[in-house]
Amino acid sequence: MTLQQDTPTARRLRTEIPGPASRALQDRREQAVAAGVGSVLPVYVTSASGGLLTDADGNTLIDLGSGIAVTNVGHSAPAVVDRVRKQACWFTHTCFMVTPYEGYVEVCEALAELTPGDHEKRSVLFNSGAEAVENAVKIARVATGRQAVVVFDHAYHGRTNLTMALTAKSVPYKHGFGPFAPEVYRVRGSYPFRDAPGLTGEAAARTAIDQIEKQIGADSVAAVVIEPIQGEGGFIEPAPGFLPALSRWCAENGVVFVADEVQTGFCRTGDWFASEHEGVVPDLIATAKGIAGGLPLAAVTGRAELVDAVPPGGLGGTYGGNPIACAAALGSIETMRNENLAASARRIGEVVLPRLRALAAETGVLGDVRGRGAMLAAEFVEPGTREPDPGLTARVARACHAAGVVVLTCGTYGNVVRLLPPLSLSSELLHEGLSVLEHAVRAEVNR
Ligand code: PLZ
Repeated sequence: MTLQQDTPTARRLRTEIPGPASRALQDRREQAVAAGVGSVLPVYVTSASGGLLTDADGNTLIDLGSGIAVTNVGHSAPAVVDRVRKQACWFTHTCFMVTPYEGYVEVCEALAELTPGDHEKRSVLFNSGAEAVENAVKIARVATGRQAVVVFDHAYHGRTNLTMALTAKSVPYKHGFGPFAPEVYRVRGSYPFRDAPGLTGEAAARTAIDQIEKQIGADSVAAVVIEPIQGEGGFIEPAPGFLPALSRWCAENGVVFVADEVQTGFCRTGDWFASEHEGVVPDLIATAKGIAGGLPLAAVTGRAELVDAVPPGGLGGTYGGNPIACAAALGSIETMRNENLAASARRIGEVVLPRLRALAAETGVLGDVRGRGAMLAAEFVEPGTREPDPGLTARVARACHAAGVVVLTCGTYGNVVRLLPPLSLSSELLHEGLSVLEHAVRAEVNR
């Protein structure tokens, strides 16, 4: 069954963006929806497939954002749709904490198999990335009997009270929302484009470790929580050696190494998980987003002895591991496996990076082009400097939107355009989206 009348296969603009139907919906929204929830591009979507979003005005846009790294398998992958439909017919909810069901167990089995390391693992399921990260901290605290949590400059971990404390950037995530949870300590990370030239990953880790040892004391630290590639903070890939050095230090000091793979997970970076790139085996790994093809699901997976340190009743939630979300996860994982989407992610990187590098050389405003797999970014600066140019970044993003290409921005300085296409995006649409981006940059630079 398909609910769509026609399935578009190309970008197609019928009105200005957003068009009249979307603008009318936006007016309605403003009378009903909280102002605190923003939308990057207020075109109101009526259907989506094949990396294309169709809006209320009949415009079709290329999606290079995947709803912030969620629809890795596409917006309506057949295996996801099929399993969701069946599960919805069977039952929508019982609450795993009341009367359990197989789908939850199957997702946890898959997570044990797919996440790095061949140790015994346990998983617990939640609804959002923030909830997963927050529960990873709960587990680490119970398992170690310690309280301090170490996070990094430019980190993003969510919007709940504890994860706001873990998140670095004040506006818009934290400003006015305090007081924040105590026992959270922020240290230097590794940001190759902005660190001293030549600073190695090991040296950057040494700085972070010094801060931890001097300012907190290793034996007070429950967990080090880190995104293997920082997402909202700017798609910052640490220098090689940084993550392994930190993870080694954690192991030597009884500190739980928590990888927040909410954005990097599920084939996004060309591996199942970004930690694998340098052979890092996290003690706990938080996942969400790409796990379930668009349905809300999240997980903490980790060493059995750590996770099982929390007694029954200590972890959970009404909806955590909802059966429809679990069905979607199984469909999504099946799709990633069958279609080898990790390889697709790598191919996307191989197409995008050279084109962005050429654009950097041509225009001088892309100070850094970086990324792994299909998690790609360009950092906009004033030519010849490392001075961030958030104004240019916003104008380029707006020009892409107006031309029917959804790109997202990120970064502590608001100066990074990031590309997170669905991993199933066709090479034609990917190239077309990139051409629109290139055109937008050239037009802005030559204005
Ligand atoms: N950890 C690494 O990227 C979510 C949030 C955007 P939730 N990132 C997108 C916004 O403005 O809210 C994210 C992440 C990393 C945790 C989270 C939080 O995941 O599912 O949004 O709670």
